[in-house]
Parts: sequence; C-alpha cells; structure tokens
Amino acid sequence: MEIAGEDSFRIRSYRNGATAVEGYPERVEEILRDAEKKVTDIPGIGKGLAAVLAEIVDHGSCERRDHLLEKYPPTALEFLKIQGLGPKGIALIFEHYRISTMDELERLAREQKLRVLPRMGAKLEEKVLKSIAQYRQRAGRFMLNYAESAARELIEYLSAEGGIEKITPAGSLRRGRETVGDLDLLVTGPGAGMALERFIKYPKVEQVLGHGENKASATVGREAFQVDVRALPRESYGAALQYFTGSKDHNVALRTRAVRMGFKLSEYGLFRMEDDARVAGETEEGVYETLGLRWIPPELRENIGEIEWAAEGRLPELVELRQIRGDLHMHTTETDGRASLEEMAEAARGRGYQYIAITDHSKALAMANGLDEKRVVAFARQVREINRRGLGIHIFSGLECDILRDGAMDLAHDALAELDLVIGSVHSHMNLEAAEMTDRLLRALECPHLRVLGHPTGRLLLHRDPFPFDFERIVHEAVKRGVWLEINASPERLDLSANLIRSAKARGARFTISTDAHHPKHLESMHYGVITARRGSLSPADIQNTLPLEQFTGALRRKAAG
Ligand code: DGT
Ligand code: CA
Ligand code: CA
Ligand code: ZN
Repeated sequence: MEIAGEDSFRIRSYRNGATAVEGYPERVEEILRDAEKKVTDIPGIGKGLAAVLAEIVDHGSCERRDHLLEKYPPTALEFLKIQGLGPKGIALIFEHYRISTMDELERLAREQKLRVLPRMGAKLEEKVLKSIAQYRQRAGRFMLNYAESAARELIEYLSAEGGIEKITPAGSLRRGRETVGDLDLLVTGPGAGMALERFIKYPKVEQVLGHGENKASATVGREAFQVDVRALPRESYGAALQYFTGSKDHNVALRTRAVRMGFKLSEYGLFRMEDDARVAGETEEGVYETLGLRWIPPELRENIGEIEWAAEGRLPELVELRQIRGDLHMHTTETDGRASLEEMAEAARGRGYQYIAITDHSKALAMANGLDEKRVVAFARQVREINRRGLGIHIFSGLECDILRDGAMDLAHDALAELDLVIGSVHSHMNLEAAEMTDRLLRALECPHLRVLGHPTGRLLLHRDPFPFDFERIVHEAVKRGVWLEINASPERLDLSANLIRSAKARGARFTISTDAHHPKHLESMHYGVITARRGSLSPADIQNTLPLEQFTGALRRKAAG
C-alpha cells in the first residue's frame, strides 16, 4: 500500500490492526466460529478491518492484497529492505522497469540505470548496491528467539514418541549466536532412527531435503528454516555434540591441539593416533578433559582464546540468568507499552526479581506519547508513593530519555534529577557521520543524571546496522563518568553485541542487562541478554543488576553524589 501511494491513515490503520491481532490472545478464526464473540471486540479493529480479516480467514487473502499483487511482484516487499529506496523510489522503479527480483535490481544499479530516474543519482546507486550485499548476508538467517522456539516445538514433537535418551540443539543456537542459519539437532537412544522418520512427517515440514539412515534435513515453516536432525550412537554423542556445536574455528583449533597431543578428534570420538583406540566420545566433558581442558561453555567457543583459558584454568566465571536481580528498562501504557506499571511489576515479581526500573519514553517520541517534564515529576512522586505502600518488589522511577540530534537530553535536567535511573537512547537521526554521532554521544554523556546508555549502537538484527561512531572513545568517557552500558536483551536488538561487550569490558566498562519490555511476556527475553553477556565473557560482577537491592541502590546513589 505504501508503494502504491495509498492514503497514509489507511496504511496506519492496517498496521495497527496487524499489531492488535498479533497481540490478541485468541485466533481470529476461533472468534469467527464462536457465535458469542465478535472480531470487533479486539481493541483497534473496526468494522472495515473485521471484514478484511473474515476474507483472509475465508480464502487466505483479501481483495485489496490481490489487487496489489496484480500490480506489483510479491518480492516488492523485499525491496523495502534496501536502504535508500523507500516506497516512492520502488514505485518509480516499477514504473520504469519491469523487474521483480533482487538480482534485477542489482543489475539496474550496476548498469547505472537508476540515476536517470527523478531524484536518484550515482550516490544512491552506490548505496543500493551496498545494501543489496548486506541483504544477501542476512537472507537465510533467523533471529535467536525464532530458532529457539522452532527448536523447542520440534523437540517436544519428537520427544512425544519414546526411545529418545537425549535430544539437543547444537550449532549456533547452542552457542547463543544472535542469528541462526540452520538448526542442528542431535538425537540418541534406541528410538533415534525412528525420530528421523517422525521428523520428516512433522506437520510444519515444507520440503524434505534429504533423508538417510543417520541424518534427515528439511525446511520447516513458511520461512523455510532448515533443520538437520542427526541420529547418533550413545558412545559418540559427546563427540558429535562437541563437533556440531562448533564453531568451525573453535573446532579447527581444538583438532590442532588434539593432533599435537597424539589424538585424532572427529564427530565420532577422540582416538589415540598410535592404535586408533577410542579414549573419549560419550560425553563432551570427556572430550575436553582428555585434551587437558576444562569444559568450555558453548557461548565461548568462537576461537577467542577460550582453549588457552581452559588449558590454564582461567575461564571466566560467566553470569547466569538466576543471578539477575532486576530488570532496568521497560515501558508501560503511559507510553508505548501494553501493560500497566502494576502488571509489569507483578510479572517481574513472578520472575523472582527484587527490583525493576520503569523507563517510559520521553516527549521527543511523540508517536509513543512520550513523557514531558511535568509528567516525569508526577511519575517520580507516584513511584515514591507506590514504594511506600509496597508492591512486593522495589520500583525505581526511570526514563528512557531521547538523546536529541545535537546530543542534548530531551528533558530539562531538573526533571531528570527527580528520577532514580535515566537511560539515554538514540531513536532518531541515526544516519549521521561517525564524527558527528560521536560528538552527539559525548555531549549526552556530560549530562550528570545519565546512568545508562541504552541500546548503544541502535542496531536492529537483520534490519538495521549499528550506527557508526568511535566506540572506544565513548566507552572511555562512559567509564570515566560512571555511565553503564546497556545490553539490550530484546532478541531484535541484542545491543551491545558480544564483540563490543568484550572490547568495552577490557576498557573497564560496567553493564546492565535489560529487556526493554513493552509487555509482561517480554520480560522473558532476559535470557537472550544473559547469553549475549556470556558470549562477551561477562561475570556477574560486571553487571550492575546482579547486585542485591541494597547494593544496587548504593551504586545508583554514588553517581548522584559525585
Ligand atoms: P549457522 O548455522 O550458520 O548459524 O552456524 P553453525 O555454527 O550452526 O554452522 P553449521 O550449521 O554450518 O555447522 C554446525 C557446526 O558443525 C559448526 O558450528 C561446526 C561444525 N562444522 C560444520 N562444518 C565444519 C567444517 O568444515 N569443519 C569443522 N571443523 N567443523 C564444521
Ligand atoms: Ca547451524
Ligand atoms: Ca547445519
Ligand atoms: Zn529505546
């Protein structure tokens, strides 16, 4: 509809409608079947959208969509992921050239056929080519939460039949990588062979890619997520788990060590070179131990020095989910969250937390109904009152304050001073040059009330690259000023990344891990943040919200004092 230049109000109503349906606990199909219920009971769904939903339930599409698909190729939506074009540019391209694939778009840019169109130029062609390259890199990768729930569902399905002793996701999912290419699932037990048969009959399988005695591969779901299932004998399960967990670079380094010690390491086991005798393989611990190593947590298996650490007994003590005492970034219905403060607090209490910070948006995010100074002051007072009454969990009054284009804070300092915890975040003008962005962040860090730098690089996994800035310099300044770096645990962000976490830790940075929840169920994303922190070699002592309430309050006050 955007490409077709349709009315922006109508576009917005469709978009809001989609969000409403997605967040509604019941399926539209069931509502339609139930004479007692109406689709218009879903908040945000009027008569018009209800009719469209009925059409979709009826025959899988609707008239408006069918019309658009006559005019534009189905790949048109993919073009929207290419930076620099936008719906208007794409419409223009369709008007002049009959293209439908990314390859064709690339050829147009390469042959300098875009610059002849109005408002396009050589610079844009360059940008489009770069963005297509990035698009190709992302294509075929999935976010960690997608891979995790796909794995969980499949394991549940396969485990329903007996005869399975162990079933484990290996590969990048086990290492907790922020995106996953394919799922490598390992199975052992007398029923492992049958599990392969059962796998290719999995209702969500779209296409079987291969099916042998020990391995079956298929794509699962509409998104064609590839899954490789391997059936293994018990005596080599540990070796296979080690091998298929990877990473490839970790395996190469480990194999080199094995050879130096007179062993041969493969997915079948660890064997003595001289007589081919198996010396380990049933468990992963056994493999590492025989190679003179402590067991290495999968999150560290990226050939970052972990084999040396394990040999010398100095693997970092990695943070664990159960050590997190609170969540310091979340939104409520005051701005763009979907639950009240009380509901968020209740869910956090259910997770066993001692404290949370409520950090709604500031006024620059007008679309989200961000808080102005007056509302902030009232909110701080309200939170003091709530804590006096007691909710069974301590609430810190917070704010996710926009860092404006010039690095100023969105709200006046005396309002910020009323709050317990101010996060500063960039939500706009993310396309600045690195130098300007660095200056912007440096200025933001000067604000004495700033406690946390929120989602520091602004990346959206598979959608938006980190904005460029001088990371070392910002970390240096943040350390100097006692500003903590957020590890945003939302699976769409995972910002900071493991590599930046490691680099920041080496410079003395301190961190928070927070979910940026907009709904009570988002609080569950904490474990993605913890995995990312572990990949960044962080210990509980590096992370502020592992502190018990009293110490954490003390840490908050220290900045306020000095
Ligand atoms: P992905 O699927 O792209 O997110 O990443 P991985 O790490 O899951 O990679 P994948 O599925 O190609 O292979 C799973 C593991 O199998 C990988 O982490 C290490 C192991 N592996 C695969 N190919 C090789 C190889 O050529 N050499 C060695 N040493 N290991 C390999
Ligand atoms: Ca994989
Ligand atoms: Ca694989
Ligand atoms: Zn934010």
